Amino acid sequence: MKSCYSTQFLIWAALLFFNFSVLGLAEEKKDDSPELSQARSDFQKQVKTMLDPITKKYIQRLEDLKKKLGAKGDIDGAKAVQDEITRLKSIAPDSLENEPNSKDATTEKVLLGKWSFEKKDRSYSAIWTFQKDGIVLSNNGTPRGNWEIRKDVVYINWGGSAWEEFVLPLNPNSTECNSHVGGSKCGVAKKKTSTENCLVIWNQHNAHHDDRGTKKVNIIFYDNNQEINKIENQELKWEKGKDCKNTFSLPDKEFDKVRVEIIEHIGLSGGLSEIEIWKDGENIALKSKVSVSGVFSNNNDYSGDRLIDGITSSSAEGVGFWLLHDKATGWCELSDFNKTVKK
Ligand SMILES: [Ca+2]
Repeated sequence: MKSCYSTQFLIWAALLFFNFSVLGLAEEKKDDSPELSQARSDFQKQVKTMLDPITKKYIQRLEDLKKKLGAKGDIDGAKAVQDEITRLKSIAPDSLENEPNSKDATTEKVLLGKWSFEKKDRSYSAIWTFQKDGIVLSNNGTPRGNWEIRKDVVYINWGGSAWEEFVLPLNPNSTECNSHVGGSKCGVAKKKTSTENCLVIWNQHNAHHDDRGTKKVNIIFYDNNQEINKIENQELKWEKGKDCKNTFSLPDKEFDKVRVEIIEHIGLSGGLSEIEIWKDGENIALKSKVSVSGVFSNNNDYSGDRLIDGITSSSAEGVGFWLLHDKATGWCELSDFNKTVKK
């Protein structure tokens, strides 16, 4: 304990020394020379640099102690610790500002965006969106809370006594979580891959045959049967044995139908594996109605609904992709999805 008090004494002494206005030292005077002002400024910076890490470490220790006492039900003890924190902050507020360090900056970079959270007993799950302004949004339960990076966790305060924590370091594939219901490591969070609002067209290569594909398309967006946007002569990526993904922007206006015209094909005929329309993290094409100009040999294995079965690969024969008749151009249309689609 002796060493503890000695440390506190040094901190208090240093903080008091730092508070120049109290001691009347190193005060700025109107007739000070520029050299003196510069020397004083340098001195103040050096003192601040020395004190900040010590002060922050002490504050963190006090915060931990307050939490520990609060958990034990020692309200008076926790209050005494809080009073100590308040006193410290009133003496040297500048040195206690939460300046972002490189570790916190890295944590924040990984954190920002959408995470799926699920209790290990599957009693609760939600998608949480972490915003740069310290707000976190939830699609289930309390819709809005605040987050902050602490020593070992990202602390999420939902208001009242509700909270959750992501244990650091963050692992986008699986981060352990603590909760006010369930306690330590009762949940797992996973970062959701952010998908911009866009149209995705997956080309096909006709399984092991590698003899068919789409070379060029026109993409047309409609609203109430009125053409609102047309992207012409777009060359699609195609490679033998590979599932090639092609991404396009959505129009700024609302649309309720998308038409993809195959104007040039590779080998024997054109076709596509999948069309995705990504809106706020959801592929709304999966719920759409599909029409096509034709199907190879009228074979249902290559029908239009293969465009929205969620299978983006054409590696298996007759599975997951649409084909046109031999040597024919053609088109497909997706409609009847949410009409309020916006970019
Ligand atoms: Ca498919």
